[in-house]
Amino acid sequence: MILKYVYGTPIETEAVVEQIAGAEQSMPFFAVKKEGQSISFSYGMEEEDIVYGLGENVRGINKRGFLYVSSCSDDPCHREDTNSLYGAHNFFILSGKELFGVFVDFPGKVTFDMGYTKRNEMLITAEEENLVFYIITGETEKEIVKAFRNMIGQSYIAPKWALGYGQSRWSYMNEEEIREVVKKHRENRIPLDSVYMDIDYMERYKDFTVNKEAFPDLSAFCREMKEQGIHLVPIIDAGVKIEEGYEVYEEGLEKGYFCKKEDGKEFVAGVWPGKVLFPDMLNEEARSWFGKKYKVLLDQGIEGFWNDMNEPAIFYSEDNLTEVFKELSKLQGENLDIYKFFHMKDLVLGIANNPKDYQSFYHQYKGRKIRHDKVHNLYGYYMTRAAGEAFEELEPEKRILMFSRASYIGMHRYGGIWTGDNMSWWSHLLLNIRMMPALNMCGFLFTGADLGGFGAHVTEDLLLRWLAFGIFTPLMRNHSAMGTRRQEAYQFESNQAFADLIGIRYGILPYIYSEYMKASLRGEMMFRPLAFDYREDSFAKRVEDQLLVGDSIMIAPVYEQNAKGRYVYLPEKMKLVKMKSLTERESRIMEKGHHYIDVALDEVIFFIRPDKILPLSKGGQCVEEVDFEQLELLSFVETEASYELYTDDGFTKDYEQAEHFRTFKVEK
Ligand code: MIG
Repeated sequence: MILKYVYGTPIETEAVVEQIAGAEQSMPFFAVKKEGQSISFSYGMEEEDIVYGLGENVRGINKRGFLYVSSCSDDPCHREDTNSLYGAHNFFILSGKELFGVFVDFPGKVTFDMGYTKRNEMLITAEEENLVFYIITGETEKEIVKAFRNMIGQSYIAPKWALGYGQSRWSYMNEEEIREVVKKHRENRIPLDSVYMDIDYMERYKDFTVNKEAFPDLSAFCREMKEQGIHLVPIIDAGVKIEEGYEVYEEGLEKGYFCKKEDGKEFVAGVWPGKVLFPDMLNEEARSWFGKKYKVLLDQGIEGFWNDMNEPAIFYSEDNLTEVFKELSKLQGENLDIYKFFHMKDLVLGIANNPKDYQSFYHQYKGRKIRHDKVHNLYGYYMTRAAGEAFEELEPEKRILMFSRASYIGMHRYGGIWTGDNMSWWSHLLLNIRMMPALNMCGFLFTGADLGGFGAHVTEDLLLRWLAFGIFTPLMRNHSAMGTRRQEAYQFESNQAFADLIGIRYGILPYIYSEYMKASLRGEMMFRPLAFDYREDSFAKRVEDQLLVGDSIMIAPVYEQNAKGRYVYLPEKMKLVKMKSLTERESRIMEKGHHYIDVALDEVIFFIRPDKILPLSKGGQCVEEVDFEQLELLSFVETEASYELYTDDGFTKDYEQAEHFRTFKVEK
């Protein structure tokens, strides 16, 4: 059951697509309190209650014991104490004495105090009382998720090739470098489907331009790459460079499509290209204009994009920078004591992503002028929507790859997300594992992290372990920052191990693709905490580092350096499969309970559940080569096992055709 409570006059976010009438009954579970501008909802938690969800956030599968703030933020060095990441995902489930889901539909800042201030109190606070609060009840967590997903509409579906392995790095400066990356993968028999083009491909970081010296003929280059089974995926940034003669800037300025300040002048910020203006993605006309710009690249053979810096991240604003310089000049030459020194430091560190800047520009949204901070969490969503809506018009028959950095629930209908800048840290591998179910709950199915870590220097063992997890995530992309140690799979001694490991992804692709498609089409979760399926198992509730992936398997990734294996909890009897490569593998049945399992650096393990099947292909060097017809069925049959395979051409949109679904059975 869905209960809807409207407070004040909410700003429509278009997160929810289902028509839902306001609830007749008074609000269950929560005590509501209005205080000044803000409104809060409190709930007394029992010791055993678990909180699942909140999408992209730090910490565990169980979100209790910390403070999460929905406010899309660029934080490349996030840690355990970070309150906000790139997305704002206001959906969670409380499971314990009671069982219910909550979605707070509010585009400004929302604070989820999940037992941070008081260990057993949940306190949700929104900056303003204008919001819609949904409570979703059901018999199980999965049922609640399904009801919620039905409410917010079907998730974006990526083309099949985008589930292949992708290589990315900020600093592939020209065609030659990309050719080299492809060549090295092919030479070493490391499968590859895409190479991502970071800001370096653009002319002076201008969206929808191509640096002609570095990429003299992008169409020809696209064709050349496609012949080798490679898709090029360029980045698009939120900010539009201020430069005379630059079409996007001049056109947008003339039409008044950029965000403006109170005084009606354009809001000038600094990002990559230096000074930029932000297109008003919330303004329908501006959005449609910006979306159409992607055509320039589509016309050159590009079939996918990633949208970046759309929190939006702001290095500085012109106005604030002037202020800061003024303040700093006062300090110049002074004898700085501790307070003055810290003041100076705060001034400088506070230049980027300054809250005051977010309060100083406006949107035209549904005929109203709205200050940015009040709709901050919608910006990335509407940028991606701009692209998604344009693709529907420009390429109605074809799936275009799209994923974004910033997001709000609702955006899941237009694109996937990657989880933003992380670090080459073991803790971020674990974070990646724990975040997956929460992202799925919120509708983000096409998703994954920067494998190997974006910032900091990777080590070979970290990359191997991270890839051994990444082979299960729909977005499987190795990405790293300029200046960090190179982390392409061929940079290390154990070349063969990398080739074999990534090769396993292509072997299990029929499974990964089927599970991804079914979860997207049916509003289900591909990645689930153990407790969602083993509801009666009190130990399953405690497991924070194993996941169910799709219908047939459980995974238990290794995420600690120098570990030779790990402890695994089996909630029932399962079949362990250990693979070194698609052909070198062993399996054995293991009893319910606790086990220590050895997992060498070049091995992957997973567990097949009773009466389940994992269809395995012979693999390939790119998705196109993977034969979905010649399948070996790995199974664990107790009585009779069955599997529903999904196959289609992978790029058109007639998803629901009955012939795409095929059921296999294996008898004992
Ligand atoms: O941090 O375009 O998250 O993936 O490589 C700088 C350069 C801006 C942030 C993205 C990252 C990308 C980088 N960008």
